[in-house]
Formats: sequence, C-alpha cells, structure tokens
Amino acid sequence: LHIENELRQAIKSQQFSLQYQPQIDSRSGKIVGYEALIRWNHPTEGGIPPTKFIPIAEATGLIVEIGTWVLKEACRFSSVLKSKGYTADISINLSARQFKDANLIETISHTLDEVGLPPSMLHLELTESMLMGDVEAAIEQLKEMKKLGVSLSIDDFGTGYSSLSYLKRFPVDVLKVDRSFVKDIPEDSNDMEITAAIIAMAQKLSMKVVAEGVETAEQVAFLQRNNCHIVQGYYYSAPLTEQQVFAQEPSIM
Ligand code: G
Ligand code: G
Ligand code: MN
Ligand code: NA
Repeated sequence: LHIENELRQAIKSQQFSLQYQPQIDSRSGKIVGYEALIRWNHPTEGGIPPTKFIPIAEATGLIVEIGTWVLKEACRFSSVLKSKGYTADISINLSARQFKDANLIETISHTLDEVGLPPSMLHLELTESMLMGDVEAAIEQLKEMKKLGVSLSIDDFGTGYSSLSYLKRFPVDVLKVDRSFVKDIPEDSNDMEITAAIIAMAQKLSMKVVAEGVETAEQVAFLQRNNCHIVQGYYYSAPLTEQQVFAQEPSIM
C-alpha cells in the first residue's frame, strides 16, 4: 500500500469523514463543544487510523488540502447544530504544516464566511511543539488568528516542551490537559499533583482548561474538585458520527 498515492486518491474520492467527540461541562452535564477527529475509510484496507496517515499527509504537504476539508466540514456540522438551536463550539486539530501555511488566515476567514459560523465558536487546537520552533513567528501567526475572532487551544498540554515563560505570551484561550496525566488518576499521586498544577496555572493565566481522556467517575470528581469543569473522554462519549450526534439530540444537549 503506497500511502501517499492512496491519500491523493482518498481526497478525490471522498474517503475521509469526521467524527465528533463531545466536551461536557461536568457541573451541568451539558455538551458545550465537540472535537472533530478525522477518519479514513479505505475501500479495501478499511479504517486507517489518523496516527498512521496524518504524519504522511504532513510530510507530503497533502495535510494542507485535507486540513482545509476538515475545517470546512467541521464548520458545516457546527452550523447545522446551530440552526437546530444547539450551541456547541467546534474544535479542530491543526497540523504544524497548516499552522505555517501562508494561506491559513485566508482559509479560515473564507470558511467562516462561507458557512456563516460565528468565529468565536471555532476553536483551533495547536500543540506545544508547533509553537516552540520560531516563537516570535508563532506569536505573530497566533495574533493574526485571534484577529479573526477564533479561539485558540493548546492540545496535549504537558507532553511537549513549551516554556512557561512563553506560555503567557501566547494569546491562547484554552489548555487541554493531556490524557497521559488523567489516565492514572486516582492511582498515581504525581499525576494528580501535575494535573492540579496545570489547572491552577491555566486559571492564573486566565485560560480555560479541558481535561482529555476522562474515563471514570473518580476522574470527573477529582477534576471538579480542582476546578476543571470541561471534560472530554470515553466516560461521557467516544467520538460519534454526525448521524449519531443528531440521533442523540435533544436529550443530551
Ligand atoms: O481520534 P484519534 O485518537 O484516533 O486521533 C489520533 C491523533 O490524530 C490525535 O493526535 C489527533 O489530534 C489527530 N487528529 C485527528 N483528527 C485530525 C485532523 O483532522 N487533523 C490533524 N492534523 N490531526 C488530527
Ligand atoms: O491528540 P488529540 O488530543 O487530538 O487526540 C484525541 C484522541 O484521543 C482521539 O483520537 C480520541 O479518539 C482519543 N480519545 C478520546 N477520549 C479518550 C479516552 O477517554 N480514552 C482514550 N484512551 N482515548 C481517548
Ligand atoms: Mn485534539
Ligand atoms: Na490531546
């Protein structure tokens, strides 16, 4: 299987789809957002996980075209939800290549206009490593993104190598606590200390916090006690197809 050729074909013949994982406010139990996660259904190989094809899409530059499709498709989903009277933000994952792309601002702005989605409902997830190469250039790009009115998140927070002294200079709205810190709560006391410290630091920097990979009621309780109220993980829901999301409404929204 020559993945690069197959990826080109996948773009042409619409083999990609998105799933949406709910983000819940644990106090109300209400869905406040969804993270869009790409899926590749290959005609003969079946499902190919993003961990396998995103790095190749990134290396070949195909990620720019795929990422533009993800952005548009996720915004369309979000505007359909909105037209049905539900307010839920939409988060999408950006890759390093997209973040550096000279057309990124234009692509986001064009997509928001085309779909008619309020910019504040769109959250763009970036990783620490994407920001730490050329920090000054990254800050400029983040500022341009903020001018569009979108919200910015740092994904997988705590696993990269971002410097805390830079963190306060990044115009970022949300920290997503990586699943690796959450998964062994409450057995691992170090992970509990680290998670509590990340939450406290985010609040001091006026950032919101989302905990990822939440799988148990004990983890929800710990996060609530430590003032992290937005949670995402299998405890509430796996990523869902658009059909599944609409089948669940309106009871959970
Ligand atoms: O959904 P899943 O756990 O299989 O995702 C695995 C990885 O793929 C995660 O790191 C996630 O951020 C990444 N990923 C999922 N969808 C997208 C996407 O649309 N664009 C990019 N760049 N990465 C994605
Ligand atoms: O890197 P990023 O945070 O974007 O990746 C999110 C990935 O984590 C998705 O692929 C999603 O399928 C996966 N995921 C979401 N919730 C859980 C969870 O509760 N447990 C585990 N093991 N994985 C999860
Ligand atoms: Mn993510
Ligand atoms: Na993450």
